[in-house]
Amino acid sequence: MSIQGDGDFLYTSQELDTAVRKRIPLVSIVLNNRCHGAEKALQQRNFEGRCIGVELENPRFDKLAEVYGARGFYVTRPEEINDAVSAALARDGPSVIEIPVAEYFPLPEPTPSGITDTLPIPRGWSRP
Ligand SMILES: Cc1ncc(C[n+]2csc(CCOP(=O)(O)OP(=O)(O)O)c2C)c(N)n1
Ligand SMILES: [Mg+2]
Repeated sequence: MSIQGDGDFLYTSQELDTAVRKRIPLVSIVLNNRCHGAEKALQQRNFEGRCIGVELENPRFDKLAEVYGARGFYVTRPEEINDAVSAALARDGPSVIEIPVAEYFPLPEPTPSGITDTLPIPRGWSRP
């Protein structure tokens, strides 16, 4: 079982084809907030609220899964998650469970240097 964002899922969603053909019982839970939320939050923080290239207009991921021959679930209420996960785990092939969620959560508070110390910095840059 894996849990990922909508952006993450889109990096490798074509692997569903392999999972269907090899009957891999993968359960992929996609938290869809319609954006690269982590990047959006970082850009908004560091560029006075401006951001670019972070909004996503997604297909319905449960329907995308069905097109590949996998099983798709679309869950909008927390009390439905349990049944969807149980049904997905009972299959002998892959499933995708799409859960629409709020856009993103704020980043942790910035460090005194102004950027989050745990994030990598580009080559040639240094932390202030
Ligand atoms: C292959 C790859 N490209 C780019 C990144 C940089 N990156 C880290 S988080 C992120 C946004 C991911 O968006 P999403 O999966 O929708 O998660 P959210 O922050 O919205 O919860 C990106 C682009 C990465 N980690 N891996
Ligand atoms: Mg996202």
